[in-house]
Amino acid sequence: MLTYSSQRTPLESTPLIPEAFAARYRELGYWVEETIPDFLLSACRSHADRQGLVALAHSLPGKDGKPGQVRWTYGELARYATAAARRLSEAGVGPGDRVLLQLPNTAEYLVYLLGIFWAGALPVFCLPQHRQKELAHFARRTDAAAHVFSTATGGADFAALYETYAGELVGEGLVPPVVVDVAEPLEPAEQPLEAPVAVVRTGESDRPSEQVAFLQLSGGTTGVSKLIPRTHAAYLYSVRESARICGLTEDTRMLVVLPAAHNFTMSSPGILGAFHAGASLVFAADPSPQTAFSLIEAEQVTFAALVPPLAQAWIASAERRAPNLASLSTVQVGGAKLLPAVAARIQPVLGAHLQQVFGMAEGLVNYTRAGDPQETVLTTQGTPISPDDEIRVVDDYDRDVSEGQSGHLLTRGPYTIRGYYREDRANRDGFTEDGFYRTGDIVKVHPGGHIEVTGRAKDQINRNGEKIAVDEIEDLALTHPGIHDAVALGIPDKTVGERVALVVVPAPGTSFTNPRRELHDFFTAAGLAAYKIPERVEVYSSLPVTNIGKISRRELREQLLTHLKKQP
Ligand code: OOB
Repeated sequence: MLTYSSQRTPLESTPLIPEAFAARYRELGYWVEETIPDFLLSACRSHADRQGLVALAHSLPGKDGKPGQVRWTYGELARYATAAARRLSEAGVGPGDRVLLQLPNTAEYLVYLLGIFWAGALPVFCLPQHRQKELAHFARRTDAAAHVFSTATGGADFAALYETYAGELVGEGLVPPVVVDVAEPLEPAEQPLEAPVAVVRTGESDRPSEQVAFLQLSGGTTGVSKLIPRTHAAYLYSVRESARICGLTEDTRMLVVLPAAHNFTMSSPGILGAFHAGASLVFAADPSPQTAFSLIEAEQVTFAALVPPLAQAWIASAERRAPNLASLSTVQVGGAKLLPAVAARIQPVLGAHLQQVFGMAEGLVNYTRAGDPQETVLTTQGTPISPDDEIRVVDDYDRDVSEGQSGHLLTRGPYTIRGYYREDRANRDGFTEDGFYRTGDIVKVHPGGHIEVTGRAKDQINRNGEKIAVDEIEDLALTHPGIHDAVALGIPDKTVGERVALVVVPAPGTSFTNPRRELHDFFTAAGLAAYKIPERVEVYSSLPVTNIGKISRRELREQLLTHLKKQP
């Protein structure tokens, strides 16, 4: 059923995979006629009596009726999610509406994620760390009907953040989203949802499964995060294949420690992979090794996904404390480059098999496989999910490099997008004319087809697996009246992989007494998420330029690194 019944503007159409490709993906059985809400519903039905989720809840009653840890079957989860869908509908959220979902890894995250899908709406995956600058942008760009957050979790005063950006939107003549505060207790529905969920037409296709299902956030290389329109059929294909490749079964007990909203956590194989297999999810409320280790032992966790800095923290902690991790059989590491030396310590220290994951919210995901030689698992980032994932490695002029050489990775395939949502300009630069996505990653392909990430060509900083566009930081810095010029750079860091550094040239007559502090206050007041705020600020009188007069980031980075080596 395709309907539209909202007060909000319909989703604008987005660049879709052309019919010639789509027909092939259907014929090969990659794309099937199923939507994400129906997939979730049938998973909750087929696994109704299996344990679905162990998590902390801030507003939902635990076993003893007090807020605390919940331990739900898929059936119980479905009853809460049904109630959440009703609450959203009562708040005016209708089929096709966009809903900002901003919750930490608590039971409510999953309840409202399902609730949004079951209300026929499209989640927009915000992070708990996002502040008014990011939230205002997502609300504007998507014309969001609602913003789901909790006033009962720590981290920020979300109600105040909402007031600030909603006021801005009103000032611009826009209608801000309504608030859905999950701190208000939710009574589970008597019966889980019965009927299939209406899907709204968002593109050319008449098939419900080929409409846009949600908007994921891109790490971004230009300006603020772009929105990634993923369709039901294409996404579910990647989920089913990921669950199979990663060997998920009903006996898998998956620890969710990375932010639940990330594409890695969502689908590689992640939360949706667990639904597909009927596995149990164990949500960690904080990412510390202590919390994770005690959950692994108490809940007999078998499977966990980490980013490299967290893998390093687990290794360091496990070496000191010798926790009981006997149940753990697979540790996935992805989101940023894993150094072979760290990779080599995972099995000996954590007692689990390593699986490397190299993926992107835009689509393509690669895994090392169970049968791969040890050396391959330690030194490469795996092979693509699909035999129809097309990989090209090219030079700066889009010419294929010779076999085994490093170059820019371009990709196209059955679950990779052909364009961002409402970003015509970025789409021209970010995709080739024949629809390949320019990943911005430098890779080399080994003779057996394994991809090794050897570098990065995009202006992005990867801090703890969170991607930060240097443009966003620089553009904001340039609005500071005391700053004449600014360049943001990633500097290597043992704890988080890379940290944000900012080199500024002050405007004439300006001097900073404590530049880091002053700029920290400036960025915070501007409503920028804390993880993007420069942790190192250097004041220069001028910036190095190339022979055509452009700022030389490379030279600046070298200067800065030499300087930091001398004076860490
Ligand atoms: C995942 O998705 P995003 O969208 O946050 O970031 C994608 C980018 C990639 O283009 C690459 O630059 C980097 O993150 N990346 C890696 C990597 N995995 C991701 N760089 C080196 N080695 C790796 N293993 O990060 C993501 C999405 C799905 C699954 C896994 C990760």
